[in-house]
Amino acid sequence: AHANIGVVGLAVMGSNLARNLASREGNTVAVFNRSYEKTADLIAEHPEAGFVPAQTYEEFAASLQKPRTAIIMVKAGAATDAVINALVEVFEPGDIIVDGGNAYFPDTIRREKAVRETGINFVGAGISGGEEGALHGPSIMPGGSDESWITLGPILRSIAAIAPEDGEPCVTHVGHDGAGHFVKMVHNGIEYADMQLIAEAYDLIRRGTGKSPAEIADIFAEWNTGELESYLIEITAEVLRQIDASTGKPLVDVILDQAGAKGTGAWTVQTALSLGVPVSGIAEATFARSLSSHPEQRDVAQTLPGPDEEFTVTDGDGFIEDVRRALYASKIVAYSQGFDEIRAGAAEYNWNIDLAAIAKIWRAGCIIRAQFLNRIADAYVENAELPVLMTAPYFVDALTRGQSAWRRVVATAAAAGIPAPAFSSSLAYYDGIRADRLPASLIQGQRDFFGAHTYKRIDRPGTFHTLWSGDRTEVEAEDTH
Ligand code: NBP
Repeated sequence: AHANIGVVGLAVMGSNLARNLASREGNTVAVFNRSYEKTADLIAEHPEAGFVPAQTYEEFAASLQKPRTAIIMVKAGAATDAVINALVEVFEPGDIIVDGGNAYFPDTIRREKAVRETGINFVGAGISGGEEGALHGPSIMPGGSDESWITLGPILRSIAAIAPEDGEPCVTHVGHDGAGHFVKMVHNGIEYADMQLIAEAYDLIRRGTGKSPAEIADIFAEWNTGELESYLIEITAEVLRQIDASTGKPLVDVILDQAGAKGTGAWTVQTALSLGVPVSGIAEATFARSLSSHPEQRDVAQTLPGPDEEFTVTDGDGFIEDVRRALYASKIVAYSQGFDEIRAGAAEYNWNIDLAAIAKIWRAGCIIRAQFLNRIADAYVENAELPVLMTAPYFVDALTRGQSAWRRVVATAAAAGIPAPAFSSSLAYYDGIRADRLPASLIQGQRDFFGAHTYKRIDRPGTFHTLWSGDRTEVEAEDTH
C-alpha cells in the first residue's frame, strides 16, 4: 500500500482530477473505474503520472495507505450510492470517502450520517470549474467532519486553483456534512443569475443600438477591464466574436435560442423557497431558461401585441454605459441574495460557514470567478454578521452611483418590450428591501379578513383580529397563526 490518495470514476472529471493530484509533489494516486477499459486507457496515456491501477475495490483499498482517502467522481445519484456502498465494504474506521460529484446536498447529509455509523468519514465536496478546473485547479467546497479535514485539507489545498490576489488555494472546510454541496449548489444558482444578466445586457445593447455581435464583443472586452472583470464577461466577448464557419454569420445568431439546464439552478430556488429566502434573481434566471425552452408556447405567443412605438435610443454610448451600470447593480443584488441563502442554510442546518472564506474560494478555478469577489470577502471580513451584503459601504457606494442608470434601463426595457426579467426583478428586490413600509400590511389585512389569520400592530404588542363579519371591532387574539 503506497498510494496516499485514490480516485474512483475515471470519466473526464475523475481522470483529470487524478492527473492533477498526480502532478503534485508527494502524491501517489490509486485509480479505479467500474469498467477497467477507462483505467487501462488512463494509465497508458499518462505513464508520467505513476498511477497505481486497481481492477477491484479490494485491490483499490489494498493500494491505499491508512487512513485511506478516496475521491469519488461518478455520475451523481444512484452511481454515487453504489460506489459508497462498495467502498464501505473494503474500507476501515478512520478512512475517508470523498464525493466530488454534483450531489444534491440532502443526499450528502443522508450519506454522511449513514457512513459515519461505520466509523468511516464521509465528505461531500463541491468541485467547480469543469474539466479544465479538474485538471489545472478547481475551486473546492468540502463539507464533512473536522477529523477528515486534517488529512484531506493539505491534499485539496495542493490541487485547488490559486487566487491571483494573494496566492491562497481556493478551498476551505465549508462546514459539516452537506455544507460543501449546499454552497456548491448556491454557486451554480449565482452562475445562472450572472449569465442571465449578461445575456439581458447583450440583448438590450443589440436591440437598442443595432450594434453587431462583434461590436458588442468589444464592449464586453472593455467592460472586462473595469469593476465587471470576470471570467463570464471574458468568455461572453469570445462567444460574441465567433463566426459560424458554415454560414459566415455570427455564431450567436445560428445557435438555437433554447437554454438548457442540469437542475442545480432549480435546486437553489427550491431550497430558497423552503428557507424563505427571496433569491429572485436566480429564480428569474432559472425561469428565463424554462421560458426559452418551450417553442410550442413561444410560437403561439408571437401573436401577442408589443409596444406601439418603435424603440430608438438616441444616445447610444450613454445607453451602453447605463446598461453597464445596471448590470453591475443587478449583479450585486444577485450575489447579495445568493449569500443570503448560504447564511439562511447555515442557520437551518447548523453549519458554521465563514462567508468571507466562501467569497475567497470562488476567486479562481470556478465559473463565477471575478474581481468583485474580493469586495464581497472584504465586506464579510469587516462584518461577518452583515444581514444584507449589499449594505456594505463599498456596495452602497456602487449602488448609489448606478441606481439611476439601472432605473432608466429597466424603464426603457419595459417601454421597448424587451424582456429583462433579471434586471427588473433585481431592481424590485432592491426597492423592496430598502422600503420604509411595504404593502405587506394590506396582505395581513386580507389574510385576517378571509381566514382570521390575525395581525400585529405597529403601535402596541399583542396579536389582533378584526371581527370582519360582525361589527368590525378589533379584538385581541391568541397568537396561534
Ligand atoms: P459522468 O457523470 O459521465 O459519470 C461517468 C462515470 O460514472 C464513469 O466512471 C462510470 O463508470 C461511473 N459509474 C456509473 Br455511470 N455508474 C456507476 C456505478 N454504478 N458504479 C461505479 N461507477 C459508476 O462522469 P463525469 O462527467 O466525469 O462527471 C463526474 C462527476 O462530476 C458527476 O457527478 C458530475 O456531475 C460532476 N461534474 C462536475 C463538473 C464540474 O464542473 N464541477 C463538470 C462535469 C461533471 P463506467 O466507466 O464503468 O461506466
